[in-house]
Amino acid sequence: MNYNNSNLKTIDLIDLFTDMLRSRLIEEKMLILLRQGKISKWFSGIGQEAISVGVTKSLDSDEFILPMHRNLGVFTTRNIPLSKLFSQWQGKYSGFTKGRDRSFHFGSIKYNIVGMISHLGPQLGVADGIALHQKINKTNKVTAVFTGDGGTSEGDFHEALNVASVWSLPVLFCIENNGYGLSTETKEQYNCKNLADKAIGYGMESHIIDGNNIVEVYTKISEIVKSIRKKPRPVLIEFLTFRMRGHEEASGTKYVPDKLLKKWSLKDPIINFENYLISNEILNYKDVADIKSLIKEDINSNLEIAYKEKFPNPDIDYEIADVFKKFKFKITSPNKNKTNIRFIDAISEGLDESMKKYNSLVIMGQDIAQYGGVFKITEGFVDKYGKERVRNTPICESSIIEVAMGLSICDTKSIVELQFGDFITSGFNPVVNYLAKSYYRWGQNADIVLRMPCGAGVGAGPFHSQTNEAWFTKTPGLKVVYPAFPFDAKGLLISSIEDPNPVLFFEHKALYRSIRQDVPEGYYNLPLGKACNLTYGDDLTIITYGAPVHKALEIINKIDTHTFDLIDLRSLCPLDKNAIISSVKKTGKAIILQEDSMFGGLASEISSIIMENCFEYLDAPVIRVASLDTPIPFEKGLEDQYLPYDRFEIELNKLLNY
Ligand SMILES: Cc1ncc(C[n+]2csc(CCOP(=O)(O)OP(=O)(O)O)c2C)c(N)n1
Repeated sequence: MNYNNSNLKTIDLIDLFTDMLRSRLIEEKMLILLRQGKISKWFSGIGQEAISVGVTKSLDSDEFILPMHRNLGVFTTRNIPLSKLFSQWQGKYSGFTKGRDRSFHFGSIKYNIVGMISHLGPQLGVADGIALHQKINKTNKVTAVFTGDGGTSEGDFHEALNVASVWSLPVLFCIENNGYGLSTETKEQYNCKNLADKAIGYGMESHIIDGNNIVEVYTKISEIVKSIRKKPRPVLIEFLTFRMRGHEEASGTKYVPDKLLKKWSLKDPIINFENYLISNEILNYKDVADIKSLIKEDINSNLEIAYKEKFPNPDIDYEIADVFKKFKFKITSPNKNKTNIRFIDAISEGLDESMKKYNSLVIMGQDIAQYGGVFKITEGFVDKYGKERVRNTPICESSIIEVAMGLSICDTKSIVELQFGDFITSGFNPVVNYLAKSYYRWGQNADIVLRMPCGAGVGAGPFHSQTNEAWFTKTPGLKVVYPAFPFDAKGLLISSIEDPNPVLFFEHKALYRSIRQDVPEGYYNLPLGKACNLTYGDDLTIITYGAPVHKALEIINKIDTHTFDLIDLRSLCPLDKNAIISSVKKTGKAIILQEDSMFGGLASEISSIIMENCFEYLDAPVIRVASLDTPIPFEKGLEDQYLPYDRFEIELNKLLNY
């Protein structure tokens, strides 16, 4: 291996060596502990240390790095206390995740490290978000993010590279091409000569670097990083290396030809560098032995500390209280001046007021800038707030939601407009796995609002009509808001933006231009999780939300023989259980109306809540009325049949007469 072309100082060379060695010796120790059952899984980075160490050393300590499962060297080179790392792997409370997640699945803002989620690719888009924050704030900082060769086949990789290139984001994308993705060799993973060539398609610069040569990694990456700081842009690096152990320890390396392992063992990044340092009299054998014994002592003493740390004390209330970032809601009362506006204008005003209040708030979405979005909700915003804050995005929902996560890591609020709520499917993974779980896992909140234009009744067919709130109410860690009136839409949208947790904000398209109300001017908010009684009565409770609220009102307005509690839930998570329970205890009868198809929808959940809490007060079975369990048809007659309203009127009358 050629180390001779380096102009590095002796001290730097020794530092690089020591950092690689620390990572190797920790791993060797962990492999022993793994066999003793003292830690859970282990993903080995043995043979790949030069990449983690070289990249980390090239960055300033306040520049973010997003490592993967084989990048122990990133953590140790950033000098994370070893006792805390060891506690993390043992599931101790004092680790980075209070025992809630294992191995390298955590981040630490203090050390500017954001760990992976198991799904591999999402962090590439998160790096874009961090870099976007750096670029908007002209900090001249670089963000480095890692992926394996296997991970480059994921959509997240392609979306993240594309967004970074279109927006000229200062991201160093690092591929560690180590020959295998689990057991599958690279020729079954991709079909191009070099992974670095993928950059060409995105209009991006790329380099291939010998990932086993610490001097090459450090000097080349340092140069590239300096140039990115001067001229912000993404650069793709393909590091050539090899995975010397199994995917994880239990899976072995039987499928790896011996000759490959032999060939790459001759390229070991640490042994080769040690030989170089000794033969060039930079270190002698005793120096190396001393460095090793100091590191080993450090490992052992930190392990002793970690062993003494406590496991988390299982406590249901504590766990549940830690799913969302705590936030003290402070009411801002509405202005007395009111204007009669449409539902759609209320959304627009809520956004506008929030853009004024938070001067770093960013809105992202397809066609939302000059064009104003397909529903024209952000019309004029780009002229008022500029292109940095009102961003047209490429068509890549996953990546943009990940970008929003990256912004949140940098304490920046953002709103993502899904062009239609249906298209959230293309960004489903980051929502349910990243945004929802991040705070619980390692205390990093996702300060994001996803705006979801949704709903049927407009003849838009199966892919532009869904109301898919139940996919998200099922997932702990997400808040779900679903207003039915302009006043609520504006106040609740403002509150959703104030809330530091991820909120899915459903806007029923059929209400956009059909529902008007006198709405206060200026900024006001409304608490999330509070239902609203639209009518009061004694005979029956109707529970609903969104567009069906208006249908229910229409239907009960025709009935003058009975009185109803009509509850508009307004927010589904948190759900105002008390409003439901106290009303049903009073009326003794409940009917739940939802636009979503029946099976597994919110009505089923509410029905169970009523059964469990009001059984002795019920005078009749709880009735759910919902759309058919089919996709949403386009033709009007079929769509009307799909929707629940005719059935609702029949069921309501049956229940009244029960
Ligand atoms: C979306 C997803 N699919 C599959 C897996 C299972 N899995 C975990 S790591 C891995 C291989 C990753 O290979 P590569 O990206 O090359 O990284 P390496 O492990 O080689 O460092 C697989 C298939 C996963 N974690 N996430």
